[in-house]
Amino acid sequence: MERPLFELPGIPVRDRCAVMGILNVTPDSFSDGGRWRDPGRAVEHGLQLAAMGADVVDVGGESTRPGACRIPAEDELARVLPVVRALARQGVPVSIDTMRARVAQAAVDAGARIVNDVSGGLADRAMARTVARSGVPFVVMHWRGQSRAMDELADYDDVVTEVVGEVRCRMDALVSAGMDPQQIVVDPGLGFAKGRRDDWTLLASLDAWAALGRPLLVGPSRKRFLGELLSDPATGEFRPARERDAATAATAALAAAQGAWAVRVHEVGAVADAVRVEAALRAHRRTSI
Ligand code: PMM
Repeated sequence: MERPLFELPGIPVRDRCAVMGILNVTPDSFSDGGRWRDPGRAVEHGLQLAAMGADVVDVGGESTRPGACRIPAEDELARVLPVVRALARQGVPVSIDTMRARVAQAAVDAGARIVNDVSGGLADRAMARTVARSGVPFVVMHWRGQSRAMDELADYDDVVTEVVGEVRCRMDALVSAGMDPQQIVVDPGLGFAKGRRDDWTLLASLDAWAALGRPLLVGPSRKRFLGELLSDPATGEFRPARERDAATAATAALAAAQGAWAVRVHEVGAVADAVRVEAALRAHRRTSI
C-alpha cells in the first residue's frame, strides 16, 4: 500500500512508519507497571528509547489496563510533568498519554508536542477545546468506556466498519468543537473494548482507515491477543507480557506495510529495525513488469 506523507506540527516527516516509544510512569500498567515510577529513572529510560530509535516518546501517568480505576488529576500531574519537562528540554519529541484536558494543557506547556487521548476526547468534555487552542496533534483512539468495565463493551457485528465509523463520528464532533482536522491522528484502540478476534480483524484491515484521510497510529505492544496467540501449548497459559516483544515487532512491520503512520511500542530497538525493513522492501518494489 502507498504511504501518504503526513505533516504534523513538531513531528519530523519520515518515509517510513514512525516509532512511538512507551514510557508509563505508573505503578500498575499491565506490562511495565512500577518500572519507571521514579522520575529520574523514567527520564533516563525515555532518553534510551529515543537513542534506540523512538521518533516520539509517549509519557503516561494513568494505567488504562483492563479493570484499572481512575486516579486523581493531581497524582497524574505529579507523575508526568517532571518527566515531560526533562525530556522536552533535551530535545526529545514527547507525547502525553492522558484523558484529562488539564493534564494535556500542563504537559503541552511543559513541552509535549502531541496529546494522545485513549478516549478520543470523550472522557473530558474540555479536551477538544483545550487541544484545539494548543494546535498540537491529537490522537483520537477508538474507545467505548472506562477501563474498569470496557471488556463488557466489546460487542460488534462488523468490527472494522463500526470502529472506523465511531472514530469518524468523534472526528466530526472534535472539528465541530473547533479542532483543525489537520491536528487529528486516528487509532483503532487495540485491546480497548475489543475481543481478541476483534483485535486480529482490525489488524488485518488497517487499509480501511485510509478512508478517513488521517495518519493512523497502532498500539499492539505486548497486548492480550498476542499473549493468547503465543500461549503455552501444554498449559494454555498466556505468554507473559514481557515475552511478547518479538511478536510485537512482527505486528509492527505488518501494520507499517498496511500504511500505518506510527506504531506505539515498549521495546523500541527491534521495532525501529522492523519498520526500516518494511520501508526498504517498499522502496524496492517493482512498479511495473
Ligand atoms: N494502549 C495503551 C495505552 N495508550 N494509546 C494509544 N494511542 N493507542 C493504544 O493502543 C494505547 C494507548 C495501553 O497499553 P500500555 O498500558 O502498555 O501503555
